[in-house]
Amino acid sequence: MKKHISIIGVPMDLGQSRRGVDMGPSAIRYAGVVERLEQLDYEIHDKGDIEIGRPGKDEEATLGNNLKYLKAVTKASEKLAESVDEVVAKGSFPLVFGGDHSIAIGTLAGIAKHYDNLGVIWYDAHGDLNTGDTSPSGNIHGMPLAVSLGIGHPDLTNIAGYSPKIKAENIVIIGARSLDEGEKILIREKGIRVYTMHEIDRLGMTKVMEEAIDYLKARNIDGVHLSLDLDGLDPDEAPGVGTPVLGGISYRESHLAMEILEESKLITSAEFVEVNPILDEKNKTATVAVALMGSLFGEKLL
Ligand code: 6HN
Ligand code: MN
Ligand code: MN
Ligand code: MN
Repeated sequence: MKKHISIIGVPMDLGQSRRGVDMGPSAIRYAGVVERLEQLDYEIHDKGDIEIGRPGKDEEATLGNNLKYLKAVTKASEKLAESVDEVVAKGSFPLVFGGDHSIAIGTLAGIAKHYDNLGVIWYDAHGDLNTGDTSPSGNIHGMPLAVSLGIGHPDLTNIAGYSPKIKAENIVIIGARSLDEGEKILIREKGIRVYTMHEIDRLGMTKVMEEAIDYLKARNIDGVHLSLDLDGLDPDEAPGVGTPVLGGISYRESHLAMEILEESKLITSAEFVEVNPILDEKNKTATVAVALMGSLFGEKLL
């Protein structure tokens, strides 16, 4: 029987300050994602894009609490949560395309209510564990993991009417190499499992992924959401991102990580975020994203 994947595009760029990431979903589709996944015997339902309203003049007022475009991000998150909720309810695999990483607030809000003990793999150069109080930028894309833990502005933590969405002990961050002071404190306080670039260099990606999988299994998770920020990869190989950080995960290592996740059969939802075609070189980053999705869904050479 064919398995079903439902694609949801989220052309959101208000969670950060570089324009163009709202074109991420188009860039990923243009890189051939539907055709690629159809070859793997999946039935693909492309639900199109969530409508992101443009912020009104009054939106500037939200700058006062160091949460840029709070209203617009809240609205979009509610819409996305509903759409993702429907997809999970009908038994299809939700595959969400960003847009900036603030969209993870809505994705997780739609998914987590369907699980008793959801695991999360956060593949990213950053921790995305800021709040309005700790953020150096006021950009909400640096906050979604904290928000999903129930930490942050109540408009965001209460999306879909419940909080928290996930537990700190069910999170594994992979690829971190840029953490703000407040994020480091939260990681230590909550004991969040983090594989920084140091561990990836030292242990190798195979060991890192095997450990991450064993760690989540030992917590009796009943599903795992993969939130993959393309800036987790090295900017040489994924240049089309708004907040690049030198010294990232290679394409080969990422490809291997996706294959190991596929073998584990643990992943129950995924999102690929921060693809910004304006900052990209010939749609390279979207093409990398689509190649990684191929591996995640079981593409084999022979
Ligand atoms: N992302 N830690 C920085 C901030 O502004 O909070 C960067 C966040 C980047 C977020 O890439 O999804
Ligand atoms: Mn169908
Ligand atoms: Mn991120
Ligand atoms: Mn990032």
